[in-house]
Amino acid sequence: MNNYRYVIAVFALLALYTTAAAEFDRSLIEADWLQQAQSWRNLSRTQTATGQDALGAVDGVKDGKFGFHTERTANPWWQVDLEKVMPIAKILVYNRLDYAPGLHNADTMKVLISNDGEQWTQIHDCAGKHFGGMNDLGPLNLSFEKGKVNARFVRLQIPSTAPVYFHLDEVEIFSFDQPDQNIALWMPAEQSSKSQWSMNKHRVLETDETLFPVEETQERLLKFAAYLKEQGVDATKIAAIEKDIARTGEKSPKEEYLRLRQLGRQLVLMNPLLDFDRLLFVKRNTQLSYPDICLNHMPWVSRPGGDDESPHFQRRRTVDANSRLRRKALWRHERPRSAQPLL
Ligand SMILES: [Ca+2]
Repeated sequence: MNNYRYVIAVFALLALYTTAAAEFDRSLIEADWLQQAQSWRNLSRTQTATGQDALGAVDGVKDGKFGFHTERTANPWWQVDLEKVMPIAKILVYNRLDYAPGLHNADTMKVLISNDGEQWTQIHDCAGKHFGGMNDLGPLNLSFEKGKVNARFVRLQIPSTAPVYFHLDEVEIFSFDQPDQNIALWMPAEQSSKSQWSMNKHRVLETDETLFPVEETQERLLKFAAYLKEQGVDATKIAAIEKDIARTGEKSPKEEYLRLRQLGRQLVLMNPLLDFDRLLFVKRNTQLSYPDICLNHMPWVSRPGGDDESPHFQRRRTVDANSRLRRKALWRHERPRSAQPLL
């Protein structure tokens, strides 16, 4: 009887352990999938390098510095796409504050609107009058009567045949429908060129954000399933997964996305190319200035690998001198010939 209880207890502990381990692993994997969804969201809204820099004027950050920065060209411009024609009540343009009045290119700025991004109508000309931003002078404040300014695109442009830079802190737009909400915030933006000061601006999504690449993931998985069938993987097993991939709309977009990624994982693991006994992970060196990846990423405190002269390896050297030679060979000469992602 005692033995019986002991066996039950051991099995219960094992079940608890394996359940906890499985949940732990899954949460890590899902966190990675969610991070990829966030990157997708950022990229899907802004595909161009100029657009990524242009987001700096609709990122909600107002600090008197430049939010975007074009190259020095004739007639540089910046614009935001409100994604549909909106009844615009007010436009606020926040200038950089590290330029004295009279020296700032934006003092001659014109404001234009468009419904299609091609035909533009001018609605304001600063004509050399300086405007401020996050200071006592305040931003350029353009208020309109209802029905006067309806537009999808708002463009700011410096009219100049001589090459000039264009840079601002922030642009806010308010509509008659939502008078208290900045409708330009994180909307797709563009600008005429990028400069050495341009940067990729990324929106940090809230965890409850509901936009996930469900359809895109579905499409990719079905293509990959077709590829696996071509590679001779059991068609019945693939068909069952394909059925699951096609079944969407029952859960929230986030749950659907994670469910699809889980199915994708199953498919990837069915790839006949994954037929090997050992798998070597090699961290690529991404540093430009200090290429000694061993000291930076595998310090003496980590095992195995790391600094040859660490106490750990000094001890090991006396035990197995050849192991050091093998490690050095691995670091210096053996690199994967190709590293194509499987999915
Ligand atoms: Ca900004």
